[in-house]
Amino acid sequence: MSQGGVVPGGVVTSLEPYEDPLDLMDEIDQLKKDRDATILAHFYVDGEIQDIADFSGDSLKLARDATTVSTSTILFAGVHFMAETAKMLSPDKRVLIPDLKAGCSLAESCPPQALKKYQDELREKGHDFQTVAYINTSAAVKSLCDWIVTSGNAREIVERVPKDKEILFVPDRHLGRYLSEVTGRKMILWPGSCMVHEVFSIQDLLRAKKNTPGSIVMAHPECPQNILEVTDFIGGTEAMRKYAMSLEEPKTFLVATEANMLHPLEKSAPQHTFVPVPGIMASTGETCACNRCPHMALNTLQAVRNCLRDETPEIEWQPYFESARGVVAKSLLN
Ligand code: CIZ
Repeated sequence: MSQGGVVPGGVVTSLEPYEDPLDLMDEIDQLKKDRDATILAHFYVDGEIQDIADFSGDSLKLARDATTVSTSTILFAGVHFMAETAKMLSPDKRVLIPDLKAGCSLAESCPPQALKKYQDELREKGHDFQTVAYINTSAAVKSLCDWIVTSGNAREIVERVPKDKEILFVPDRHLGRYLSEVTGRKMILWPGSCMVHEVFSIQDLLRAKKNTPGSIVMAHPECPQNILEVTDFIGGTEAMRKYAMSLEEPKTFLVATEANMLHPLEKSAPQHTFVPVPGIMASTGETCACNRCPHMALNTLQAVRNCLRDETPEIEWQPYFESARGVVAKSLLN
């Protein structure tokens, strides 16, 4: 659905008049040539945008793909920290994003000043630690960290942190708790969480599991512990895709992550049935379709077309955060 409207969570995406998606796709195709642009799309944006993209994937794959692009411009259909990471790794490219307001609840939960203050306090108390940040953070936060992880390489990177150091993990407490459990590394956790993964309804999941004998629950490690405890396969989006592809016999998967992830799952493993796990609104206790990220939903076909047509908004690199570049490159490219 890339026309304007209200997405779950009550966020108005756009009030633009209806335009035929096929016409928009043709227009985007032409603009890509005119602007010498390559489109990168995250698995959490609308399926039709993933389909017109040159590269689609999780943030680890897209960060690596960005370094291979031969055009002078990258349009990143995703959220701000992803486009910023592409800019860090490909500083000579012009990086455009369809809507600068496409943020991230996790990134917002960890302002750089608050992190710096907390790190100073821990040091004053005698903690000897390294800071590991989930990629869902700003460049300013990344510049205060020793390592960056994505859901695709988190375990491997945590295992690279020297054993004699404590780990401060920011900003996702659920991912940090899960990583601490699977790696056996003790972690100090920042109290952030993702607005989409935080709201999956355990009651609905248990009911769906009971009503669908033989189903497989797949959940993202950003989900809270009560969801992961009843999950059969825990992994980031690319790991989910590979796992579904590895099973030949048709299965029903109950999927606890952003609902647009069903698109690459259905495309890559059409032998299976994928059912999204619903969310629940904390304020009313009612089931909702809040398994859609309102930030990702700002990436409409119109917004992509407008961005290429008007060549704005562009991600500006802040030289002040230069140290973030090295941390990102060592963590994601090596
Ligand atoms: O790493 C990413 O791209 C995110 C935010 C989720 C996932 O598992 O792909």
